[in-house]
Amino acid sequence: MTAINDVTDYALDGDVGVITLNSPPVNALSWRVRDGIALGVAHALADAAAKSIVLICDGRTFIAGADISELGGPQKGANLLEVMNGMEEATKPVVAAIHGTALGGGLEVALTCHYRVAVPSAKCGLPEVALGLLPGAGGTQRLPRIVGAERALELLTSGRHVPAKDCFAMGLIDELVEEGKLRDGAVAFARKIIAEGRPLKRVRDLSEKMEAARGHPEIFADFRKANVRKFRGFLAPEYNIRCVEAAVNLPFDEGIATERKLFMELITGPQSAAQRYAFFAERQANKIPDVPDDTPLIDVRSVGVIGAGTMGGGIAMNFVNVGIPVTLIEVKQEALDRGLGVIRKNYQRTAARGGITAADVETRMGLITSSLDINALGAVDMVIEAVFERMDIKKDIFGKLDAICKPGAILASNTSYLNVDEIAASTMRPEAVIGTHFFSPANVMKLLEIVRGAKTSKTVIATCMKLAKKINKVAALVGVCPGFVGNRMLSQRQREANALVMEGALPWDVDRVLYDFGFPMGPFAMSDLAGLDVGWSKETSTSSTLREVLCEMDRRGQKTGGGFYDYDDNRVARPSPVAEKIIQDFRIQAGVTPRAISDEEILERCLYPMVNEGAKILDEGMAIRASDVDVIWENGYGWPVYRGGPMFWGDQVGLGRILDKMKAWEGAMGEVYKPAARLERLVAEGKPLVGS
Ligand code: 3H9
Repeated sequence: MTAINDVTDYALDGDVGVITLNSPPVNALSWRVRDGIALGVAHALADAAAKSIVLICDGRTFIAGADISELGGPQKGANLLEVMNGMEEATKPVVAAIHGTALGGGLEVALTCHYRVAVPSAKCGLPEVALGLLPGAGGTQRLPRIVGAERALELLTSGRHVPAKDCFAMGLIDELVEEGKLRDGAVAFARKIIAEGRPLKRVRDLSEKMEAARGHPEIFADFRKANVRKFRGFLAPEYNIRCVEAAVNLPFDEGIATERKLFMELITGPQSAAQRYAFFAERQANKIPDVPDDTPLIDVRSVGVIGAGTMGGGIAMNFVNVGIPVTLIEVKQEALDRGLGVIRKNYQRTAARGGITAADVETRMGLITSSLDINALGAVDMVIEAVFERMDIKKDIFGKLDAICKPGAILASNTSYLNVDEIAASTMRPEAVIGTHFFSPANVMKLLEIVRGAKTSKTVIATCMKLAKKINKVAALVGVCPGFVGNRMLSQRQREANALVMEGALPWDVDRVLYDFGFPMGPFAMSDLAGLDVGWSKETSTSSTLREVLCEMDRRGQKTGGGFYDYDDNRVARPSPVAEKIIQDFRIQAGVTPRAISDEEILERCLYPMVNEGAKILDEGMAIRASDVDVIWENGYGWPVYRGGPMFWGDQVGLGRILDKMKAWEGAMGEVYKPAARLERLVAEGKPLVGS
């Protein structure tokens, strides 16, 4: 074996030269890896004994893409495009041997090899779109030449990781080799190429599928139309589409030039910077400074969920989806039946769309045991309580769980704002108690706020963080304070939205500004969707808020055909004259003369106080770091990821500007606008929130 550089080895296996990359954790294309490939290929070409070449990786995966931490920085080492051209032009066949994931630049490298083999568990994809990018190393030109324009559009704009079996079916992979025997399989394949005298297959030379799509601009028009909502606000999907258009309509080298130009635009732009930041922020959120990686974990093999309502049912589905059996508890048979019915319907809907099979529906339902008796939770490894947000009820349940559950079981509450320490105090084992705040619909939303109580053990924290990943959630650890991080900041926005309406804006003005900013919907449309009567009761209603009056008029949101908006039978919203009249009456009653409020003011009033609250949250240690706050807002509240979360966005706006506004509003409107100490400090020091 010959060491090519510190991350690359070369060995001769009979008449096959094997280049092995080893750059943990994911063999990303750092400059050392690029150098290693270039030097390794040159070495193999110069080795007279090698008739063909295999490119393979050690460790958990094939190349998982460009090194994202190097992207946008100064160029160092070999140029990737030149390295790839060198491979494609090689006079001996090069075979990529894929395990784990061949992603982004990794798949692009494989596409410049003459052949590709993979083990069945491997996955391939071009996920650059999720980083606000497009594949910048020929991927947009080579992929469509293999899979066709339509499929390339779908793969490039979804960025999904495609299982090897499907890659084989679409021609991306030439041969599947036995699991665990990649190297042997790849070497045998490379030998077969020589024995059969197969040509040096260069993807760039394939033209059939591009010719078939040429003269059919409707392919692109239809695709754009079908995805308008999904791509709203994002630049990268459109740029990926333009690259496929170039692949179809231009010669290869011109297509590459288009790809380069658009890639450079994206990589130097603000959206990709925000999306790359989000990538690392999500991973950083898993790191808890005082909970080391080797903290012992609890093996969670069974879960109990208390409450079969919308939340409880959704939570149960998360576990069942990954094969963890759930015991679902309710107080009444009727509620249990209803909850199970909803879960089944959800699965059936997924099956109807082709996401899972009919057999999967039964397997998953089969993993749920239901009971009206909380004593059924004696043997489970973890319980998640998802009942009403009432402290007395929660305390009662946790008191019972303390008596019922086996030692070592995790006792979690899905509370969205109650004090986890108070809940923990109703047990003799507060170290086992933790908050797991799921977001509705819990089977869909990515975020999981994990709430650390004063006494929660490190083992329980570490286990919940790992478990979150297992059930495909993005987790962030937060501290005990009203509303934790997400809802605490949301209440700032809600307060301002309400205040703006009293001052002269209308709900649809506020909603439009926030929608245009990139949120999926504004706060009033959101309230209508959730139901204005959440937490409202007729008996205690005093007509003292807009919401109360609307509920009293039975305008309780979308479900009653009206709330802030009026809804037609298809739930299409129109501004409601009724709501507007109520607003006017409130203003008259309060002696307010409405004033014209600009879109800019609406945005600042809604979002600057959130940035300020985020800074207070950091001051109080309720979030570990600013990027965790951003992870929460991007994954749980629809903050547009291309703007990087409220903390990142605050830095872009300029903390000085935000501080000035907060001070002015504090002077004019009072204490709630008081600037966070951290904001004052950072402005004085000229430092950003992210990293503070
Ligand atoms: C690209 O390729 C552009 C090209 O077109 C070329 C242009 C010229 N770079 O996710 P994990 C780190 S863009 C740097 O927890 P998993 C990650 O930060 C790229 N670092 O593991 C983490 O570090 P730490 C296109 C990377 O098993 C550690 O590896 N490619 C990269 O759950 C483990 O990561 C992508 O977008 C990277 N490319 O998932 C793929 N990838 O331990 C991005 C990972 O210090 N990566 N790290 O926190 C992934 O999707 C997942 O990491 C993967 C593994 C599926 C590979």
